[in-house]
Amino acid sequence: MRTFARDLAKLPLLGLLAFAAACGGDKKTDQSAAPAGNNEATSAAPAAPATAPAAAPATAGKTIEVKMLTTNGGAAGKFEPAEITAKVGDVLHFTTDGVTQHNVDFPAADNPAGVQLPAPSAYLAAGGSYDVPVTMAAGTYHFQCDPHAPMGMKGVLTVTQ
Ligand SMILES: [Cu+2]
Repeated sequence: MRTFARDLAKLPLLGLLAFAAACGGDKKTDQSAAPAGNNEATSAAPAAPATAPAAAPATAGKTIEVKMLTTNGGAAGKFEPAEITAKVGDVLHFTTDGVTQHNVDFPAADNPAGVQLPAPSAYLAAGGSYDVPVTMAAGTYHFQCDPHAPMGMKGVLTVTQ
């Protein structure tokens, strides 16, 4: 039985589902004290389709890492990368080096009118992060770190379909 489950786990996706189903089956057989066999895999099979739809949204978009780096000994900063291409459903994951205060802001004045822009982040402490879900329509959007925008800490997000 163990070998059977391990072999299934080697198969991508299908193996995972079958493995999960087999685990669910174990509880049943434990209660009835019945010996493990092929029966448990088939009896637990109907549970597998229920778990598949729940996993789908988590893989709908990708996470794009954007660093907020301090430059000029704390006087300025930069986004890395400063030019980002993303699709709707992706998430921009901003992390800061925490050497000085940085934030993420999509100023209304620099962006298309009538667009629901991401909310500005607070100033992030060391180790802090801020996620910006990409929900805007295809187009070009500008973001910045408010205190360092005059020193060029700005970025461009291009959203494609
Ligand atoms: Cu900054």
